[in-house]
Amino acid sequence: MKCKCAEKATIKKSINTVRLLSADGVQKAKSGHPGMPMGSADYAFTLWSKFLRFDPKRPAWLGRDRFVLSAGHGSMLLYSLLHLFGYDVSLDDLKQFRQLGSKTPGHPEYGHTTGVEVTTGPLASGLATAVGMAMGLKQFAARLGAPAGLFDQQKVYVMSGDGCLMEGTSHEACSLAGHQKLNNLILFYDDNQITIEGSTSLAFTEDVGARFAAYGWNVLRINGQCPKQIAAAITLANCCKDKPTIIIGKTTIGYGSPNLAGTSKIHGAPLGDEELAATKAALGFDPAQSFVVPEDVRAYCDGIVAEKQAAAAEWDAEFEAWKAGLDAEKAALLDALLNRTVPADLEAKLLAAVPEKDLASRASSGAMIQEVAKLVPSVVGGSADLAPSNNTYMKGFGDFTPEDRAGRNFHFGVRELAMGMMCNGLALTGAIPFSGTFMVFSDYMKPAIRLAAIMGLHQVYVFTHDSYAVGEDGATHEPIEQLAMFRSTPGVTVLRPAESHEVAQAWAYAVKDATGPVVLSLTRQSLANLPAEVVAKMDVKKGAYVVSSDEDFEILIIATGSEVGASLKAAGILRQEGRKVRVVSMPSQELFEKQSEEYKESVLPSACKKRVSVEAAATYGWRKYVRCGGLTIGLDRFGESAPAKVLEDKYGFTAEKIAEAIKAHFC
Ligand SMILES: Cc1ncc(C[n+]2csc(CCOP(=O)(O)OP(=O)(O)O)c2C)c(N)n1
Ligand SMILES: [Mg+2]
Repeated sequence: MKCKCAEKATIKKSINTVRLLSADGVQKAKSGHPGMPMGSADYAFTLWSKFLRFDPKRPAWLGRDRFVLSAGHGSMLLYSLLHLFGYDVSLDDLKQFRQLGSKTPGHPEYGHTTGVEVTTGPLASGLATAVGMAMGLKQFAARLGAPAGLFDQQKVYVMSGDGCLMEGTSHEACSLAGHQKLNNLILFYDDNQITIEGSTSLAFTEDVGARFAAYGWNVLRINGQCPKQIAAAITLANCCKDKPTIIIGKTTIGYGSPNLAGTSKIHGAPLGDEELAATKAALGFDPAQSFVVPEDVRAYCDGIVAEKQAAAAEWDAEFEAWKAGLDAEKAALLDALLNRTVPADLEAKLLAAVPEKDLASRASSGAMIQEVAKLVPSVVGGSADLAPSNNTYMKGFGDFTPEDRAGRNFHFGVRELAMGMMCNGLALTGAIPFSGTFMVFSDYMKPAIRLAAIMGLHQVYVFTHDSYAVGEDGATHEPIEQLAMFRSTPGVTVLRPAESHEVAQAWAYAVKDATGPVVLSLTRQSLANLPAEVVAKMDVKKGAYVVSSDEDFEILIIATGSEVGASLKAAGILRQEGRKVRVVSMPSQELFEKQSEEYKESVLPSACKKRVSVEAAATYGWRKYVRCGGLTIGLDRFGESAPAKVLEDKYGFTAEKIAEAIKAHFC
């Protein structure tokens, strides 16, 4: 047993090891951010060594806490900790910081480096995602009726800097976290008063503590460079029963560097050989050596890891005992939640539940959500205050509130970006989330959707009111370029179904087959159902299929969503005039691109040169299907305020206008 003084000295040395591993990594890479890791090493090491529950050999251990480095530029801090605490990150990996294919990329990447719980880099995204994680962990435990002592000790620890707290999404997400009384969320604010351009006095002088107190948070203020105060604050935060906690730690950026500490110069540039050597000397390390982990530090950290693993094994035993006593229903729920189980016949079940009448696709989507909620326990979700319009409310499944954590409906409030980030957090803690808003306001969610795509998070976006046909609300509410934006985002699958059966198949794909984010583009206005013979051969999963075709057709119309019905009617007009036409419904370009060349050719034969695309949105991207000389019917302008029928005629989306445009172009 070490005496307290000796342990204190080892802790100090360990913290300095984190500082110097981080500074060495940046120095060797000749790029990166040493200041934040050096300044916040005291907090991070104290948290990891004394509080964070994890098992480095089982990074996905169910009972673990979550650590989120929202200030993702400080990635060397996380990599240094992962190394010291036994994760699969070696000293050599630290030496490969920011190099091609290394385990230590510039910013932490989920799914790439073991122990990284979420991809961060865009400031505050981690913080907002962590709010979703905190909700997800609470919901999981409550739905299973887990006893006290099992999941309720699980925490989400976040580290944010000035930048994170300036960003809008931190306001949205932390406001909701306070409202939701998420006491399992503990945020450390690395209050070093420095950002890239210099002092925060340039642009950030609000009272952060007062702000968080107003959100309903527990606010603690400490010297962020003092391990004793840090440990006391985390202990207090852990005791808080009904509030998230922010620990505001005054720190010095680049702590330990004799000449650069406290300046913006150390935020995002290597210290340089001379200053790094001076820093090592000042911290009691050999200036001539790099990437050093002193033996006593190594032994100290190994000892901590052994204790953590023993604690994890104890938790496992409790978990297994609880699991063994579960009734059949709860046991099945646990299994379904852990495996995100989806019934193999989901599509058939959804098709059987399609309402037998013409509906707006947002309405048929709403009907599908009711079925999906019953059939897929992992599905949870909500809207940014538009549930009655988006039809996203799961009836009979309760609301997630401080009083009822088992509710599956979330009220995200009018906070689109935080909703997107929080859904990433829900996905990262095991759910298949969906989130709804008007298609045009998906713009507010784009950064979250991009991160979902980068991380490959399986979730569904329910974007309704998907064209000018919103009508009276005018240009600000009529999406134009959003479909092209999502189609151009790698990893996102867009589905724009034409009617209720396509909606059923789209939902089935989105929940059962998709592995990443899926955008559903749905109408406000009613759409006619396709005839039974078309429904019988419908295949949304293939991305496109033939709806109607004459033998030896000369004109090929490719339409999506609400424009499929009008295109079919336009084909009727052309046929009356003796033209031979094929109409293809293409709910998803991405899924179509995944098909074999034979299938693609069978739907869109290259011999046909008179090709038309019809979609009430920007025509950007359609040229690849209609090719040179083809016709793109779309909307390359912003809309305006008028009844939808007036706009339909003005913008040329009636059957007559589509037929006219085709004749004018080709005949
Ligand atoms: C959304 C977003 N905007 C801008 C950046 C670029 N950026 C990286 S770090 C930083 C300053 C952050 O300041 P702070 O959080 O105080 O970090 P510190 O300088 O204390 O390390 C900026 C603007 C970013 N990563 N994300
Ligand atoms: Mg700062």
